[in-house]
Amino acid sequence: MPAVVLVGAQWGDEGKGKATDLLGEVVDYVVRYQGGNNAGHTVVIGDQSYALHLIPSGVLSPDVVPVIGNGVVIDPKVLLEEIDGLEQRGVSCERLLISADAHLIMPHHRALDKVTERFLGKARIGTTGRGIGPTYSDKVARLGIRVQDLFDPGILRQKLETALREKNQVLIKVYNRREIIIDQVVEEYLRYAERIRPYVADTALVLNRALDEGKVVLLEGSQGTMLDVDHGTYPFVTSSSPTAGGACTGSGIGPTKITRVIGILKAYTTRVGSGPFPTELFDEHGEFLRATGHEYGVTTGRQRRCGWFDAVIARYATRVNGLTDLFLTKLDVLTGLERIPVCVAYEVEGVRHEEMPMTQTEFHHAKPVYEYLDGWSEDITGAKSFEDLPKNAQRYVKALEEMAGAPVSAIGVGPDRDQTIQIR
Ligand code: 2SA
Ligand code: GDP
Ligand code: MG
Repeated sequence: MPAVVLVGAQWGDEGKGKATDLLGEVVDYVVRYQGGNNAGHTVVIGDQSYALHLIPSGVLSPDVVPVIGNGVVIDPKVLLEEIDGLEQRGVSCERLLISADAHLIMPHHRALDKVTERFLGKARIGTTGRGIGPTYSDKVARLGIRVQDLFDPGILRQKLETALREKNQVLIKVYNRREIIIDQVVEEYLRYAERIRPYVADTALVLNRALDEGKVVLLEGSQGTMLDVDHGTYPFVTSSSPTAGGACTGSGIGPTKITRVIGILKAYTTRVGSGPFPTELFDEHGEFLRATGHEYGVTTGRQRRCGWFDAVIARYATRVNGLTDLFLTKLDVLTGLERIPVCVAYEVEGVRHEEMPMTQTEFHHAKPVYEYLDGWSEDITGAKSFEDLPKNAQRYVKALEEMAGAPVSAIGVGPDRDQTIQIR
């Protein structure tokens, strides 16, 4: 089992943190390959709950090396706070490795994320406001500042001057904001440099050597397939590639090393931020899912939008990620429903679509076509095997597996590490 990718199959928050943590027992490295501190990954171990934003969920397994790959964008202040917070709770971050090529979130990125959202008005994306989009924009525009630049003060200042020459004009003249002072930023970031230095490594080299030695590397995606800048509901997406392909570019591991791609799939659907969502519920069922599933953003605290399971999305995720198997999470949340609607296709202006429509305009107008599966009322939070589940819960899992087009290898029946049924 050399390199394994773990991706969100919907709009994020499927329970990737818990899945990564579980695999921590059998892997040697856990790598974040995209996103930044927009992510919120929750891991529950007994009476302790950890909300991770930037540090890979593998940090909670003492034998795992957590790695922040080159594809991640890092806000150094947030990173150091997260390290301190974990250390205070007795979680050692000593093993953490950070790519020298990862890009840094700078004060102007955070400022621009906030003002551009306001400027967009009704068309706003509903970003987390952490500066993610502007940092990736600068990376692609070749105006970015990387972790390695922290160790060359002359270069750091030079790159900042180049970036701020334009950004300050935009902030002041277009958005009526205060100028960002270069000296202050350089001073602040050089302070971070000292603390970050011990963690910085050529992570692509480290990971490839580890694979050559037969070690197991888990590549942990953040957000989800439908938030991918290429394959998601553009422009209502994040600015990176959570899909499996992003795992290669964001870590420096070649595709031939990847043998398994696990899709984390929630038994219903949620989304945070704006954008189309065909099965979204605005009634008491939506409230039920939100309350029972505790569907609130781990980073921003925002209410998550909730809806029924969407098989068109699940099939799409299987296809664009090349999923080998599925971890079906939060099945317990559906307990108590008499009948559970599942979206099997869309209707767009009178035409039935079994697969994701080609254009966003069609997706915006997609009406879900539902089939109804019988529910169960028995408490399943203590189930240890597939056979422990009520017959209707077993049928629900089997139906989703069939529709998604990939086998279910594990089922989540509660937030705790132990509340998982392993199937194969
Ligand atoms: P951004 O900030 O530029 O990445 O926002 C762009 C879109 O991506 C969505 N997004 C997310 N969706 C689900 N979960 C995320 N992480 C947090 C969580 C979210 C939170 O785990 O709960 O706390 O609000 C996440 N991060 C980004 C975002 O909502 C925009 O739609
Ligand atoms: P991630 O971003 O994909 O890591 O997911 P989040 O941590 O943002 O959201 C998933 C939430 O569901 C967290 O609060 C988890 O503790 C919780 N969770 C994960 N798996 C299960 C499960 O099987 N059942 C229940 N009830 N909660 C779960
Ligand atoms: Mg999350």
